[in-house]
Amino acid sequence: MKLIRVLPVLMVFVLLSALLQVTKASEPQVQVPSLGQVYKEYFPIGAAVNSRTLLTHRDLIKKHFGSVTAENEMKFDHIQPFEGVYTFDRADEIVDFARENDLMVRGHTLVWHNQAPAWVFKGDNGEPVSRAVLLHRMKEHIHAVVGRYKGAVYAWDVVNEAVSDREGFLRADSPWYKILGEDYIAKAFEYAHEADPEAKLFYNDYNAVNPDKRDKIYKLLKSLLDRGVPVHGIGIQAHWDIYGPSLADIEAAIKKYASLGLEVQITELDVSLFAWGDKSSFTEPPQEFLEKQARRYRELFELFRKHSDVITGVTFWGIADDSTWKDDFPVKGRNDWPLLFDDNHQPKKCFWEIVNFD
Ligand code: HAH
Repeated sequence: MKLIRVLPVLMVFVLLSALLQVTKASEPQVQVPSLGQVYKEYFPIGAAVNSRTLLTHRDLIKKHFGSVTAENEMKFDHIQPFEGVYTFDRADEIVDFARENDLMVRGHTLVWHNQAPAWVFKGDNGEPVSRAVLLHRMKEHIHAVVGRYKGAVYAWDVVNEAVSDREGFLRADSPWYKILGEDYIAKAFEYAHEADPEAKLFYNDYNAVNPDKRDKIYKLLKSLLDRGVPVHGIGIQAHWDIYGPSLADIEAAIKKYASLGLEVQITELDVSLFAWGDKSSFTEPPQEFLEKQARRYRELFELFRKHSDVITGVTFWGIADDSTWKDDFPVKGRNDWPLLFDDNHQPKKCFWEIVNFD
């Protein structure tokens, strides 16, 4: 084909595509504000990340969050799967990422009945270890982990979920409790404080705003403080849903814990579309539920802002709905949509509800 014949066609094409660019650029672009920036004067906003989401959700993490928590990578089974064998690589990656991007790091978690390897509690012949051996193992572990991240991790969930949801004070199914008795909690805080005297030390739990459990947690914290144990804050996990808990219960708990002079952090926030105990499921989230969720997030953040004098951090347990532990909990394999960003990493209605306020 001769150039002379093609040229006009080519010119028209070039012109048309240029025109298209101009119209595209003049379309109003919705600016997505940074969540962290919006909340700058209230408290740092964090997210739980893992080795995978550090890559797949990198842009959202960098844009919106000022703090990160390792979802699993700092738990006992990840860090010391066999006695004396420390595997810090994945936790290091998260801490390095935070350093490069100027993010704070919350450490999660040192002493917990879950995701702690069986070897910790057993002797050579499978028998339960003595109190002395277990205390030694606890101390070694805490010193190794807290010591490694000294100056990088500003706050630790030292003890996770020690208080019972049922009758009784402490949960009796914890191997820490079975072998060490009540004072395993105080010991954990003391070892963590030795390893990093600057770190803020938290007790972290779920159902922490339920009045019965709240009173037990309060009693625990008060007795630790009365004995001079170095505890600085309470982590309210906040795995909540569109129906509850009530704002009144949440507010009462914040006030009660703060009355002890402790910092209050929301450490694992997500808002499920399902009520606790509901086993139903959807393949797509119904619009009306997403709207309920948006209203709930708005009310929650109104309350958090109101108490920003005592709330020193709010962390989401994940970043976007395509990667959330709620897809498997409490109903294995069921989808849930508990976070601020959708499966395609776009801001949901709940995002807009918490960034638009006056
Ligand atoms: C939290 N437990 C844990 O603190 C966190 O480490 C984990 O990744 C997810 C949730 C919440 C919980 C649970 O594990 C069992 C029953 C109720 C709530």
